[in-house]
Amino acid sequence: MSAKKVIKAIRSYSSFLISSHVGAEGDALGGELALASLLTRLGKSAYIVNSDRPPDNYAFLPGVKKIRGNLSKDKFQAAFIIDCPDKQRIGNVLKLIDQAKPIINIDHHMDNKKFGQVNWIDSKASSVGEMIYRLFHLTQTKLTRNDALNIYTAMLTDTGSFRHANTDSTTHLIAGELLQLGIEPAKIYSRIYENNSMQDAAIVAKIISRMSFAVKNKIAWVKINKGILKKMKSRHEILDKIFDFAKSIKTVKTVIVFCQVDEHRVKLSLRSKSPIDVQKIAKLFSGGGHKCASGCTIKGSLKEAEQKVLKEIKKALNARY
Ligand SMILES: [Mn+2]
Repeated sequence: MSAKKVIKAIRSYSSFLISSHVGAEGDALGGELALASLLTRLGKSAYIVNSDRPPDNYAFLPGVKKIRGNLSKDKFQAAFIIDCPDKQRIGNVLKLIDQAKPIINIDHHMDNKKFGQVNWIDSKASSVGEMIYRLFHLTQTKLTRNDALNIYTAMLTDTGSFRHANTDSTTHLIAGELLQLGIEPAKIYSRIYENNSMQDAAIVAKIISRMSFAVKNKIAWVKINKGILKKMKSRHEILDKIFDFAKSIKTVKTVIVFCQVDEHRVKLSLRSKSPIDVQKIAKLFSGGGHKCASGCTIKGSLKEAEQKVLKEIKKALNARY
């Protein structure tokens, strides 16, 4: 089991950098904070360094203020990269990890590129937070209430509040154990999901009113241009609301959000209610993710990206129905 190799690596070094993917959110942040706490308790130095600032709705996570944007290279001997399927997604922090520093890669994305010296990839885990939870157990380190809060947040956000297909009995058993440490699920949910500004709510309403449908309303999609994208403060939560709305429609099987990053690039987020595997669609455009949630970036205009992707999804749907 690779978790044992992770523990061996923890024992071999005394100082660690911890990072994740660009735009770190619930699972990445909660996982990083719990891991930093574990390492500290094992007598190690741990520094979380991210390419982006944590979004405001995660400001309540214990330890989040310690997350930094830079670190001197002599401060750490090895680097943990968590929840990040490939090295490029680390963003600016990648510069800090030169060839000489070993990478310990912990992830639950099926398509992880195994870029570390140690790779612990478990695509069955609900979240990286759940994997960090296992490290606590394997090292017989007691979870504190703060650890529980960080790990619960990771699990909550990556399972879509315990609704997605990656939720199983293990997920709930662990969540139950975390609740016993005194964390309050309603409060946590509210801090993350009931914390949007009026401006964001207005954007959600506008985007939803422009939603398009095709193939007997099995495909739903929206296009977000550069102007609107700039106005979106809590991008993640806005996208979640759009996905939830579209998926709530009985006929809808696949939802796509096209975001115009700049004149030449469109970033796609895809969600699916079975049986369409959106990871396969994302892969056609060099992206990745999970069966029910994936993403990719396409060169071209919004219109071009829309045409290319809809063609592929229609093909996949035709093969199914
Ligand atoms: Mn994750």
